[in-house]
Amino acid sequence: MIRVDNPRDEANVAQVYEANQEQVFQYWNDLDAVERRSLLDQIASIDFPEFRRLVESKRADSPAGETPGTRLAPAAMIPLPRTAEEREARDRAHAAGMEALNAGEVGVFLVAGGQGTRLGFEGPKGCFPLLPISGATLFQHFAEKIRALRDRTGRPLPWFIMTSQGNDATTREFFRANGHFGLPAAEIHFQPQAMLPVVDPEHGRILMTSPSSLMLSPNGHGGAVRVMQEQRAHFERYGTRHLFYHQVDNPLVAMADPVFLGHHILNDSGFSSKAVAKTDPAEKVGLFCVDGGTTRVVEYSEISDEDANLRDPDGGLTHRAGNIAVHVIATDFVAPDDSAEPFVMPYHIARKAVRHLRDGELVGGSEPNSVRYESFIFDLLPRSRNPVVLEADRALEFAPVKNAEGSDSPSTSRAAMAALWAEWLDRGGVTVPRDDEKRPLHPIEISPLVADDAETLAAHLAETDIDASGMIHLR
Ligand code: UD2
Repeated sequence: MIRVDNPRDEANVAQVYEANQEQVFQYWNDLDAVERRSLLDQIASIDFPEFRRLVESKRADSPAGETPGTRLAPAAMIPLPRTAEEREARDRAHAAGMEALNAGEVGVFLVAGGQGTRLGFEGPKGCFPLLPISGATLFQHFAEKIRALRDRTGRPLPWFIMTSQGNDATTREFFRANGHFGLPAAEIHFQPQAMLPVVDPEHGRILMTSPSSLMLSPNGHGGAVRVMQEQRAHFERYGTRHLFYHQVDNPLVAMADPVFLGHHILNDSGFSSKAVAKTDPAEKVGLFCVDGGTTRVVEYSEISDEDANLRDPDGGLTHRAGNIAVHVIATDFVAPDDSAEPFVMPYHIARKAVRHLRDGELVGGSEPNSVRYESFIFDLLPRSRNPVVLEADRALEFAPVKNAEGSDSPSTSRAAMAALWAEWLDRGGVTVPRDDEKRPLHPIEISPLVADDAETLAAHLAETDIDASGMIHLR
């Protein structure tokens, strides 16, 4: 066993040997004091009992694919209102949601701990300059949506931001350098999620990226559950009863949507979700399904081709309730008091191609040669009381930025924003010139501080003259 100076390090080193992971010390004799300290700190950050359980079980806890012998059924969903009755239900929900916002019972929870590798952008994804004219970042755009709501209710709307070890410091510094985008700094709470080691598929050994660095990866957005539990004192202080949860990649998110909050509250739900109609069987969104009697999300990578392509008599996909990762979560469900058993989230396995150190050289990178463990927030769904799935209009609420090019890229996301803002302007009496494919001819950008929905914009336009013959930038 390697020799270390203090009992805390000694205990951590012992855990490494007990887990048969002593290869992480193979370069120990070549490390200087700073490098040794860094390696020991990484080891200290690992939850070894949890990690050993995962490696020893050699499998994910969650169903990969569908439960054998059962048929997937579509989950029940509150549809977009088409009848007078459905519109009345929406209005009742809106009133209940506004009541909760006005009572200061709502908090916003943003998951921003992901690595954003697909976008190919250096730095936290929230720092990506997405907005078409101002170049404002995703973080600024969300902050403006929160400010607009805060101004409307006159109540605090605390913002909980889950980061990860790799981007926590940069994220905090970005907010600080930008004056927290006009929000009170004390109402923004950053917390990094936990990390787990990445291992080799054959022996479950922790991979290394340098002689003093382990390959660690965030434990998936399901890591938000533990972060929420650790924020409980804040929830109690603010009186937060409902968390509006969203991802960092979707600028169209209907922030703390009162209708969604209201459906969640009126149903006394623990975990509610928004869904959009999936039209392309290949689209990479999870699906709300009933599997063996339980409502859950079946991930796009887990569903069989047959089920993904199944169609109803109306021609639409049978499994079409696509998960846009927008939820409302009851704080008494996810972070109950100490007397309740804490949730243990199940883990899913991802195999990825990585470069790692072997015998002193960096190897690999084209074929999947590593295993990482991730938990997913939507695994709360099967355990929730009265879960609600609410249909949302894709054009109004979902335009994620995932890839550098092609689908779900900055250009598709900007085009969706332009289409939406042009429609709001049209509805407010400003005729936006368009090309043959109905795309606005000139760039448009509307800050949420001016309007974050068609009605607010119409009220603004009633008092302002807009020249639509060129670029329109309302801020
Ligand atoms: C997610 C959903 C998919 C669908 C889609 C909608 C999963 C596994 N899939 O796909 O069903 O709803 O989104 O856009 O969720 N994150 C963390 N920590 C982590 C990992 C991720 O904070 O350890 C955050 C990340 O910063 C981002 C969000 O979670 O805000 C989504 O992560 P992703 O890009 O890995 O999910 P994706 O696009 O595969």
